[in-house]
Amino acid sequence: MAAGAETFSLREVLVAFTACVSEQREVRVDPYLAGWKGLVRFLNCLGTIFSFISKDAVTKIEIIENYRNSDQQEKYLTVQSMVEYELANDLVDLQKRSKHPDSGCRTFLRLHRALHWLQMFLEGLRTGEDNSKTSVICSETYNASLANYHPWIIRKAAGVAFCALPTRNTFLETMNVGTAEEAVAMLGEALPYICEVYKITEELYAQHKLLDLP
Ligand code: 1PZ
Repeated sequence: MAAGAETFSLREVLVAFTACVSEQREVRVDPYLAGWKGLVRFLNCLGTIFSFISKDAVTKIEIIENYRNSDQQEKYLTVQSMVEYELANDLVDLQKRSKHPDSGCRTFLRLHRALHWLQMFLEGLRTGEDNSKTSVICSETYNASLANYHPWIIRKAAGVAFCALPTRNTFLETMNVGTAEEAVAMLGEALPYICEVYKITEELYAQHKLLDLP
């Protein structure tokens, strides 16, 4: 077993998302990225067929981490402060990618859309029948969300990768939170927090008309 693998549990990942929303209902960037990093580690456990997906997620996590390590790091403490700072300083390409192809706003939006998929996927997993197929839950939720933003070639590759997913019970056990029943209970506890993070970000982006950033 790889070092640390025995202690890896999806519980800590989901706990990171529970720490995202501040008392002022702002979304904190650091726990958000910590949550995504954990999801990437989990995805890597599922096999190399998913590496094209985890690589893209890592690239996006690193872009935002770089802002968090820059001179302007305090502007990137929350999604609210990031949006305010980048818009006020004309750091976002609104029509097409040109001078600021990797703005925090457009990069975060990609993770935000993926969080919507994650929310639906985990909910599908939580409420699914014992013998249901993870691959079906995954492709149905993907087609209903993220797929709308992806070109044909990526949708195709994603569809192929989904076929490699194990059955629901094995998948729940891979989460390392105990039995399948315990994993389901943990999902029930954690999902409302993920929904809340998604909802706050969605409202913020809608308010600033940023939901279609190129
Ligand atoms: C458990 C099974 C995992 C299924 C994951 C389902 C999501 C499939 C996503 C396929 C993404 C493929 C790679 C590249 C996509 C990029 O083009 C887009 C848009 O970015 P742009 O080109 O505009 O810069 N990237 C994304 O949409 C972000 C995708 C992040 C996906 C992270 C999934 C993490 C899964 C955790 C599983 C527990």
